Amino acid sequence: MPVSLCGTWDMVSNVNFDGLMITLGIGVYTRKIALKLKHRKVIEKVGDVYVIKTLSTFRNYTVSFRVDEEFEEFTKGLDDRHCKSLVTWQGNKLVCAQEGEKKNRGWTHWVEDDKLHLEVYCEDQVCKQVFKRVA
Ligand code: 1AG
Repeated sequence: MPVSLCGTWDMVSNVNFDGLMITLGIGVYTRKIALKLKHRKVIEKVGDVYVIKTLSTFRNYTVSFRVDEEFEEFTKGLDDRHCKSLVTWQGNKLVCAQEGEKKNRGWTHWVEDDKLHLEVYCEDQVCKQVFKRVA
């Protein structure tokens, strides 16, 4: 049984977020603001539905899904694209594949050494984020 991802987590590191944003076509002014943000992840499970909130002083993004059930995702306030997304468990990692205009797009979450890890990838870019538990 993998360690639960649920809880409130604050960003401690964010590597290559700019490379990811460039690949997603985000403009230079938005990128400059976005690069300064410390994201907070609030991960909840309500019945069999996961809710992942990414919160910041600039923008918030919420996604909810059932594992193993494809859903339509609109990345509102991020790159504003539509994807067909599917989240699965691969061992102790929660893996999302986001099919759409952008190739090789998705993310992976896991807990290791009491930290929440997130890799967000698109095309040839990988952004690596680490969060510490605050609640
Ligand atoms: C995510 O987390 C969302 C977290 O997928 C952000 C990661 C990538 C964002 C992609 C592009 C950035 C586009 C615009 C930048 C503008 C604002 C940045 C605001 C960041 C806070 C919302 C994966 C998973 C569930 O946790 O979504």
